[in-house]
This record gives sequence, structure tokens and C-alpha cells, in this order.
Amino acid sequence: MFKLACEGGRPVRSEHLVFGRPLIGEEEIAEMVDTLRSGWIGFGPKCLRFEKEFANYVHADFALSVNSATAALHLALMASNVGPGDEVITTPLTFTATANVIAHVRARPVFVDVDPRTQNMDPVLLERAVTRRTKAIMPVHMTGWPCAMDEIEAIGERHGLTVIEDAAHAAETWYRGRKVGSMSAFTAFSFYATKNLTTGEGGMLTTNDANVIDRLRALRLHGLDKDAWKRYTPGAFTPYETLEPGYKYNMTDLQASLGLHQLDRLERALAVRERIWSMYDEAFAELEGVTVPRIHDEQGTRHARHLYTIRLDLERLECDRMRFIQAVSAENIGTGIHFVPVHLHRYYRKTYGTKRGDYPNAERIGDRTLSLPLSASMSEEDARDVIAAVTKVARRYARSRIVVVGSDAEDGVRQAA
Ligand code: T4K
Repeated sequence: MFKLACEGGRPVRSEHLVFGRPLIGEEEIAEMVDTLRSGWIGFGPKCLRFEKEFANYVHADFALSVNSATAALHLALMASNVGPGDEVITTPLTFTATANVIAHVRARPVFVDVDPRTQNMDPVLLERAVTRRTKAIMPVHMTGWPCAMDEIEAIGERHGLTVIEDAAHAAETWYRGRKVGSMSAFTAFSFYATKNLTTGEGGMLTTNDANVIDRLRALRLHGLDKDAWKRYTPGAFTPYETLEPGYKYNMTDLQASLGLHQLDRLERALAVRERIWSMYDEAFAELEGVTVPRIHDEQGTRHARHLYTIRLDLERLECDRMRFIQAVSAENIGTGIHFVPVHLHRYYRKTYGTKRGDYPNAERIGDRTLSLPLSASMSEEDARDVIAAVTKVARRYARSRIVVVGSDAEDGVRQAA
């Protein structure tokens, strides 16, 4: 066996492979230059075009461009009139922003555990968590795999709850013949630097509700009745008026310049990630100490393949996760952790009294998960380097021929023999 780089051996590659490196093409660069030369760099015609094209892509009636998914989620809660005293049910296995926005409107985040196979909110636990204070449900399509939306919608209807989807990972996701972004009252998308579609920072809120769209447009820009583009179109100047104290959440044409071309290549980029995904699946299927996601696109249901998360079967390894990550990093491969469950973060422990043991499935995943590089900016050689590094590290730390009871194999995740 080759010596690990962290033990003085030669790394798998000489240059660091950055986790989450975006693919930016010449089209984005040319569009950005065009925007800079045009003099209109704030919210304007390119944002409007991007909104139209994105709405079209996700089969939504309306799309509202914003400066982050966090802003989109916050606006959705406001438009759903969620406020102090209300409860919003979500998953602990998510980025902190999902729960933070619930705190922003002074409602209470209520977590329900995840299904260990899908990593998504368990609908049975969801229904049990509904109280008379519950106002909304915020499912998160973790890694890009859709939540059980039929069940979630039915629960929402039974109890009169608004469904706000966190689709930060799920721009390309389909669920049983329906596109994510077209199903619920609101859906929020993220265009952060590492996302499948990036505008540097940015997001989109989609809805089919014509009654709320004007309020949302105002809330996104200080609560004004007109944005700058509307006000300064030649010959159409009128003063603005504040309708309610809104937020500074708008996107800019500079960001939309990226978004337009990122959207254009979204399906092609997905095909690249699908290829990397299957290389990983194949390479790690029999690797001791590592379990791979069980993912089978079904008729009408498609994974967006945003994050490829392996789980370390720590009972089969002689190292903990940090040591594994550091060893892989020394081989010059970047990785990520998605996520440390939100209920374990200090603010949530202190404010809501959540603690370890509350959501065992999310915690088990949170303790063992590791995201490998998965970006359309990667070549097949990059993917082979990732495979070589993970294999090298797993083999070095493997406790061979130990049969473990209670491993992730029981969660329905494919397990190394
Ligand atoms: N809901 C969910 C489920 C989410 O995952 C997120 C965001 C949100 C809601 C909220 O979306 P936004 O409001 O942000 O639109 C991040 C991001 O801060 C966060 O946006 C994202 N999720 C979360 C998954 O990741 P980190 O700590 O994992 O990533 P970060 O910033 O360390 O970047 C990872 C790697 O990407 C870096 O090591 C290098 C590379 N990178 C990063 C940047 C910024 C680049 O190559 N180029 C870059 O420009 O947090």
C-alpha cells in the first residue's frame, strides 16, 4: 500500500482540487463585460430576463430574483404571514440558513428527524409534530434528492399549512413528473458559488400565486412600489412610495449575467456530474469503511446531484472523520461536511433547548457524512484522483474483516462487503 501524504508519502495529485469550484464559461465572462459596458449594473433587464427563463425552466408562473436563498426563504415566510408564536417544521439536517430565517420572523423552528436513506424529512414524524401553532412546513431537498412531496402536501392540506420548499440543492430536481419549483406555495433556490447554478451570491423564489407576487417584489426592494429600472426607463419616471418596510434583497444585472448562461448550461453540467457520480458509485461500492448514497432516478423523479455524500462507517475504520478528512486533504483533495445538524449549533441549543439525542438519524449522518468534489468544472482525471485519494485513505485505516452490527447498511445504504 502507498504511504499516505499525511504520513510523509507522495500525494495523489500535486495541485489541490478545490471542493465546490464553480464552472464559469466564456459566455458568462462576455455577458458580464457587456453588462459592465452597458452602464446598467443593478437590478434591471438582465434580472428580468433571468427570472423569466428560470420560471420557464422550473415550470413556475413567477420567479423573483434575490441576493440569496436565505432572502428567498425569509420573503416566503413573510408572504405566508408567519410571525411570533407560530411554529415552522423543518429538518435539522440542513444549512443553518433554513432555520435562521424562521428565527428572523420570530417564529419557532420545530425539527423532525430525517429518513436515513434519503436524508430528507420523515413525513410520518412531520405529521406527529404538527400542533395548533404550526403555520408552515419547510422541507429541504437534501443533496438534490426530492422530499416525499405527495405526503408533505397531503399533511399541509389536512392541517392548513403553507409549504415552503428549500430547493437550495435542487434546481434540476424532478418529483414524480413535477418540477421542483412548480409544486408548492413557495420554493427557494440558491445560486451561491458552490451551487449547480451560480451567480456568485444569489437566489430565486418561485410561486404560482399571482396574489402575492406584487407584495414580494416590493418586499425584496425596501418595500418600494417601483424598482429603479421601472423608475428610470426613459420617459417613464415617477417617484416611488414605501408600501411597508421591506428588505434590500434584490439581485443585480451583474449576477444575472452569470445566471443566464449558467441556466443555459445547467442540463449539460448535470450530465457531467452524473458521469462523475457513477464513477464514484462504482469505485466505492466495495470499499471497506465507506458507504455510498443509494440513488436511483425513477420514472419522473430526478436527483439534481448537487452533493455526493459518502458516510464513513466508523466502526470499520481506525480513524475518526476529522483524521479521514485531513488525510484526504493531504492528498490534495478538498471535501465538505453537509451538515452538522442545526439543532446542535449553540444558538439552537441555548434558545430552544435542543440537544444531542433529539434527532438520532440526522446526528448519525451528521457525524459520518463527507461530501466529495462534484462539479461540472472537474475532469474525469480529477474524479479519478478523488477516487484514488479516498480509496488510499480508506484502505489505510480499514479494520479488515470486522463484521459490524448496526452499520449504515441497515439504513438501506449500499455497504462495502
Ligand atoms: N438552504 C440550504 C439547504 C443550503 O445549503 C443553503 C446554502 C441555503 C439554504 C442558503 O443559501 P444562500 O442564502 O447561501 O444562497 C456554504 C454556503 O455559505 C452556503 O451558501 C451553502 N448553502 C452551504 C452548503 O455552503 P460552506 O461552508 O460549505 O462552503 P464554503 O463557503 O466554505 O465554500 C466551499 C468551497 O467552495 C470552498 O472551500 C472553496 C469553494 N469556493 C467557494 C467560493 C465562495 C470556490 O471555489 N469559489 C468561491 O467563490 O458554506
